[in-house]
Amino acid sequence: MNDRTTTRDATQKLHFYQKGTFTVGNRLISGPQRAVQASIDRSNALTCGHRACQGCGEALGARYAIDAAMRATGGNIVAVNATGCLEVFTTPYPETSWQTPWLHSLFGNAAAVATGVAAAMRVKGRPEVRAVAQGGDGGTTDIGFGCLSGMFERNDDVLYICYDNEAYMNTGVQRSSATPPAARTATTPAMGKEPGNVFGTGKSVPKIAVAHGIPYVATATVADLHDLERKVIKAMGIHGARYIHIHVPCPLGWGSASQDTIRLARLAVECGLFPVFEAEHGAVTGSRKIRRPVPVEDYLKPQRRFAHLFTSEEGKKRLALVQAIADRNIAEYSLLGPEEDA
Ligand SMILES: Cc1ncc(C[n+]2csc(CCOP(=O)(O)OP(=O)(O)O)c2C)c(N)n1
Ligand code: SF4
Repeated sequence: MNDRTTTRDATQKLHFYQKGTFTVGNRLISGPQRAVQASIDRSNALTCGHRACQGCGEALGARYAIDAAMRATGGNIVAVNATGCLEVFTTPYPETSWQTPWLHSLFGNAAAVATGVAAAMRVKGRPEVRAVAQGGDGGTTDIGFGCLSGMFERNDDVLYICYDNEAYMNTGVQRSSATPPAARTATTPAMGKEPGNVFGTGKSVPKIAVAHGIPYVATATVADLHDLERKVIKAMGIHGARYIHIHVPCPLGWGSASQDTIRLARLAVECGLFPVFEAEHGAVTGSRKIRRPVPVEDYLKPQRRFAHLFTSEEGKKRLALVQAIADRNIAEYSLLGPEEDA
């Protein structure tokens, strides 16, 4: 081991002002059931004072993901952040909410910058310092897609995390290639028989990541923070290219209530529209089973971006098409089968 290898203290003592509530990580439940957020020794990668909207799923997902990565590495990570809401609300110059080395990259090159960080650490003889790249779905599935595919194909030692809020939120809710069919955005048809995003477009980057045959790919959701932490910790225990795609509701862009973020994330999983699965070296190895199946209407109705589906006969037909997408996911990832061991 290199004599400059260090294990920094990834944790800090925290003061909790709202004891016994879910806001501090549910410390009233039994130890094994708690998330790291419940510990006063948590790493607190993304601290208070940032400027995310109330109920922002991306802020929650990022805090849990980067905390877990810090825990897994003894605090030895460098985070690289594509432009997007996460970067903007955490680092209004000259302030920052990050309590870990953190680099802003361009909108489209976070994967390449993180590859450079990993290479630099190797050359400096500090291989224990691990690179984590993160970005929104626009930065990942659209503009950063070439750099991401290159990172996968070279099997660079980077964990890339995509926070998928299903549009370009930071610049005013424009459509991305992760925007679901029928969702209204600022750049999808507002009028006509079929307002909202066109059916049959877009792409699944988790599937594309699996097709690269990289060591680890997973999807995760802020509705299941234990599973999210477990996947990040597992990913940090592996070398080579890794990809985690986290579903993060956005109250502003989805037209949902801020207190509904977790409920919507859960409904997205339970209706089958967001399959939660893991894959290793090109093969799907397991999926999170749906416990209480619900129709897609339950997930779509509380979101104003889908309101037009509930006001006409045409809308009903398009709801059936959305349900068909969920049903295909349920069959493809065996989401209704018996629970598998993690
Ligand atoms: C090359 C380039 N084009 C456009 C922009 C403007 N821009 C900054 S953030 C952003 C949207 C980010 O969307 P996404 O990656 O989905 O992240 P979110 O804000 O939704 O978390 C855009 C278009 C930019 N910074 N650089
Ligand atoms: S616009 Fe959406 S992603 Fe951006 S800070 Fe607000 S809730 Fe979070």
